Amino acid sequence: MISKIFVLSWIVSGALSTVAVPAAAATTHYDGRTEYRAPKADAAPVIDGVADEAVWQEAKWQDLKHRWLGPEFSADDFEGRYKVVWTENKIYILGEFVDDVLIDTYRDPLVQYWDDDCLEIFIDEDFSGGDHQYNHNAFAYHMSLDNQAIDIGTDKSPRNYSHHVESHWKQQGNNIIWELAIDIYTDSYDDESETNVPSSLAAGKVMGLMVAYCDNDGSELRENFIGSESVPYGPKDRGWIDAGLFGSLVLVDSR
Ligand SMILES: [Ca+2]
Ligand SMILES: [Ca+2]
Ligand SMILES: [Ca+2]
Ligand SMILES: [Ca+2]
Repeated sequence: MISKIFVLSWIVSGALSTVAVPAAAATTHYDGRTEYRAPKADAAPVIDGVADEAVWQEAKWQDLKHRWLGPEFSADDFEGRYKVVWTENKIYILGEFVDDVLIDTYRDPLVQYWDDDCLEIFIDEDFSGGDHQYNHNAFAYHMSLDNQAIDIGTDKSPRNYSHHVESHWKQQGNNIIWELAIDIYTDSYDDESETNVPSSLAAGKVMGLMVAYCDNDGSELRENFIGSESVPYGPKDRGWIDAGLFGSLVLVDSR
């Protein structure tokens, strides 16, 4: 169970009673979440893997620094950080990564996609936290090197959500520059409908966001899983289930 349940015990009529009292809204997320304040973009960035839009200069970097799975790794093996900006229609993420070997062993996008090099974008439209394994309380877009977005559907099977995410990356020197434009859907998203409408966004909105990278350099299974948020206890690779791990993304008019 999530932290911040205050357990009060006292003696009532000679019997020991225990009552769990949630500590206000803090019950939805774990301690130590980051807050990212994303500036608004007057014009949407062009998704081309080239970060030459001026608005990117206004957003701050956030590191992927939490090693969730795998052994210690060097800065040549993996380094990652990201920025976020937004418009009324979408959020935009700029990722900058070092990865010494890029690999796409499982070419079927729906097979073992987390064991290829894979950028994971976790989004919870209303920062509700909670379980999102087989529902759309939150999305966990697994971005493959061929720019496809995969998550588990309500039918408990992997599905292709590439129509939610425009994605393009380019190798520049030692770095991978990855730009993404993402439609934001609420928890009422219906996998069987073709008329889901993305939410429109406004300053002051708070969403849940977490970014992670699965690094594989030639092994059968991913070698490392590195994320932007800490996992204080329990299995560290459960962002695809537990939206209480996500940080907050606050949409602001300017930095
Ligand atoms: Ca661009
Ligand atoms: Ca690597
Ligand atoms: Ca939610
Ligand atoms: Ca790799």
